[in-house]
Amino acid sequence: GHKPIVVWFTGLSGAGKSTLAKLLEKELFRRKIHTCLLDGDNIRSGLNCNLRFTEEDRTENLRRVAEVAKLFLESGTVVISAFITPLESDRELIKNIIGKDYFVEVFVATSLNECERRDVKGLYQKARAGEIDHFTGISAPYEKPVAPDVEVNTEEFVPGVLVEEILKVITSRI
Ligand code: GGZ
Repeated sequence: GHKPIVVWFTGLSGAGKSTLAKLLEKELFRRKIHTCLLDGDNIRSGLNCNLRFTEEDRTENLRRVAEVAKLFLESGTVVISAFITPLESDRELIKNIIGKDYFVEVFVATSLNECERRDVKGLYQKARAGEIDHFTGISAPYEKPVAPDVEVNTEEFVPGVLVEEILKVITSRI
């Protein structure tokens, strides 16, 4: 058996959170560990479809996700969560909802320059053109995590290497 935890990815849009989260899920599955993946794709389209990107809405988005994560945690599931989570105060709130012993914060530290250079979805270009309000890194803040449990840089290493690093930290906690 293992102790369930919540692995919470934070970082800019396009930093690589979802890529790493999905790869981590795959690796845990190989180790026969049950997981649940929460990200913008399955949360903002459903449960939180009434929320947008103002500071208040982000806080509510993240608070609800933290409560859902806690429910999964209580059922014994390892939760992998990938949201920008731009504010330290929200990360503190999440940690308090989940419980600090069950919370692993992973900072995906890809720089704004690099995210904007990649611009996989063309959102940075739209944000620069003023077509998207409150865009993180452009017209809304991203506060660097003060003390993440793991920090990974996608500019230096491929996802496989970074997930190995994350797994090392997780396996010491589960
Ligand atoms: C940031 C936005 C915005 C604005 C739409 N700011 O890269 P993506 O597209 O696929 O992921 C981003 C996602 C961010 O949602 P989160 O729930 O993770 O944000 S938060 O934790 O702050 O609540 C991006 C898209 O939504 N997106 N508008 N204005 N990202």
